[in-house]
Amino acid sequence: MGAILKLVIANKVYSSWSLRPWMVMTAFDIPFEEIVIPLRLSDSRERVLAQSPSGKVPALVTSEQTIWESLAIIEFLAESYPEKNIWPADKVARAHARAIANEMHGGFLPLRQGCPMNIAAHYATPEINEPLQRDISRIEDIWSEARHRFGSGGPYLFGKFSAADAMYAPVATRLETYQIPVRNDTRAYIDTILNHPAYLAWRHAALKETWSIPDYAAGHTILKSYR
Ligand SMILES: N[C@@H](CCC(=O)N[C@@H](CS)C(=O)NCC(=O)O)C(=O)O
Repeated sequence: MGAILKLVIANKVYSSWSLRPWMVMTAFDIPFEEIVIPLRLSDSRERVLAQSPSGKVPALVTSEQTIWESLAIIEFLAESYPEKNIWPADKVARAHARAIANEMHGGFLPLRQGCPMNIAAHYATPEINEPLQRDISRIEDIWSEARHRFGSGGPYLFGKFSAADAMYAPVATRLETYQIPVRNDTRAYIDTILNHPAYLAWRHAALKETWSIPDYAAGHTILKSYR
């Protein structure tokens, strides 16, 4: 790769979509410069639009183009660094990984909207209504199926860490933040993600952020704040 890649992201405490490509780039040792644009400030929209045509982050700025949408960024990275096996090397596993990554990208609205990411706090367990339970159960099934079919080579969904784990990392944080009751194998996988060096580096930086969004996760009861 030529010039240094620039990854435009939002607050590390809150921005689940930013975490995904950031984790891929960090875990796979892809050099990049990060630009953090805190959301919900008076100039946030203007600053994001100056970097990303969708008005959303993440966006990856290369010497040739800007790529927005987290999955498109991850695909670009996978194509740019084929030797890194950002997706699983095996074709069957890779198709499965892409399917579950797309399922994450396009779905799980009750979980995403009902339990927004905040990695700097623990909240009381919310009422788990039927749509939320359906999301949680589906996620637990996705994780255990991938682990059983493809995970024998390590603790991640496809054994070694891959883009699929990065796509689900913000889900692992939400299940932790909102103390959602889960099965033992789900708990083990959450702990694996929360102890990944790239996630620990993200969290370390997140806890130093001073921006907060007051009405964030409105309706939830905060139990503990870590900054
Ligand atoms: N589908 C997009 C979603 C991106 C997204 O929603 N990003 C949020 C931050 S996590 C954002 O930029 N929001 C802009 C705003 O709240 O003004 C992707 O996968 O990258």
